[in-house]
Amino acid sequence: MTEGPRFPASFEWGCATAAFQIEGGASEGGKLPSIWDDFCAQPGRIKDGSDGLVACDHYHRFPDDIALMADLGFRHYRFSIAWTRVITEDGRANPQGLDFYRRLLTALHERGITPNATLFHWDLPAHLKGGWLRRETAYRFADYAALVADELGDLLPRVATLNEPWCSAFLGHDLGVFAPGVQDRPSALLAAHHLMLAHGLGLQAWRSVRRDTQLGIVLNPELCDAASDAPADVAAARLAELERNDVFLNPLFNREWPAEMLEQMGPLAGQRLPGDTAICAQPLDFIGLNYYTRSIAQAPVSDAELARGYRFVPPDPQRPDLTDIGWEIYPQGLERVTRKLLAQWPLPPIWITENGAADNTPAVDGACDDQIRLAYLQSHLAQLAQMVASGIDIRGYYVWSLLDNFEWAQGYSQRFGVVHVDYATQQRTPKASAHWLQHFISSPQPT
Ligand code: IFM
Repeated sequence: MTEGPRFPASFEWGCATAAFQIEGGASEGGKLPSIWDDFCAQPGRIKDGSDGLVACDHYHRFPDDIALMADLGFRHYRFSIAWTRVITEDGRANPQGLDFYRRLLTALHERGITPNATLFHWDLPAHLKGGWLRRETAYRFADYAALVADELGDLLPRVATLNEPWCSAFLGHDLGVFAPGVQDRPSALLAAHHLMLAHGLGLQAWRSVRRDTQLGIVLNPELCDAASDAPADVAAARLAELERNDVFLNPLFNREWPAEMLEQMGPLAGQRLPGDTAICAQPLDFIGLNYYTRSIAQAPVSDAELARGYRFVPPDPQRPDLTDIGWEIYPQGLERVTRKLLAQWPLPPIWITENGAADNTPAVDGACDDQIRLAYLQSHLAQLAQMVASGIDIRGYYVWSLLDNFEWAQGYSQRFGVVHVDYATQQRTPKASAHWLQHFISSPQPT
């Protein structure tokens, strides 16, 4: 296929993964357990009872995976470093873990693939007791950032501190469906604050070691549309967006949290210290935006919803425009949410750091015809092309994900890869979407 959306020749095309979701090698090379190892060990937490102990065995198979990436035409790779692999419990460097990432990064550079590393994609060291509910964790993150800058910074042109801190904070501490499984609204807000503080301290720490890295953060802002024009639904949608967006974007630009969020924190708001917001607001070289779908918000009903100020209405599972995980396919949302953010905050250059679909089509006879994902990617790239053509400063796109992988609380039941993984044999099979992307990326684009 030669037709497709058109992008500037300089536009960057990549794929994304995260350490816990693909690496496996869970106790090799001195790796320590993370809160996700602990969470997986608790019965009932993960849909299929699985864990990340082996995952895609990328820890052992990374040379082949990088070769595959190169064959598919990806010139950019976004991945995460496992904090638990590179640092010991007493805060010293773990040479074996660092060696793994040095070999990985060297192999990427040899293949002409530019790495984009995320320092924290949810796999918090389990020994940091209290996790993101303790301020101390933000300082330990800064130590970790400085260590990576020192040990691996020469191979890392672009680094993000956190991936989707909303998930760590709110899925982990309000809904309790992600590690560490806490269900307490004020705690979720405290975790969000400490995560953003960690981001700011992390950038300061990195820049104290080296200044030649492009530094940023990856967020998953959400478009929250009201279920109706009723004032209660409109107010609910606004509160949902404050939580999803303002809680994370305000600190980046030295703005205080909305009063509603501070109120929801109750007495815990006192743990936000004067000067914290300014620490969060370090200069950003880029921002990564992850986009999958939108949400529909309604006035709250249950006690937990009343504490949040909204409830989300899931789409009717019978609708034809859903991916296999049940998320609405809504490409216009990519443009709507980006424009909303740009109207509110002075964003630096943007990379779409994740976008993709769950499509559980099986592989048969060495092929996988993932039509839901293919249509999803085509519609979102068409939307993205329009956005770029209209002058929005978006520099690149990473598809989520290179490989089917451990999809957190869904275990291995949801497949997001453009490459199918047979978990019994670790056989990789590029899907129809991967072949389409390969052709699309290699097609000449206007200069
Ligand atoms: O798999 C996740 C990823 O770890 C973070 N962003 C969303 C993806 C799909 O749910």
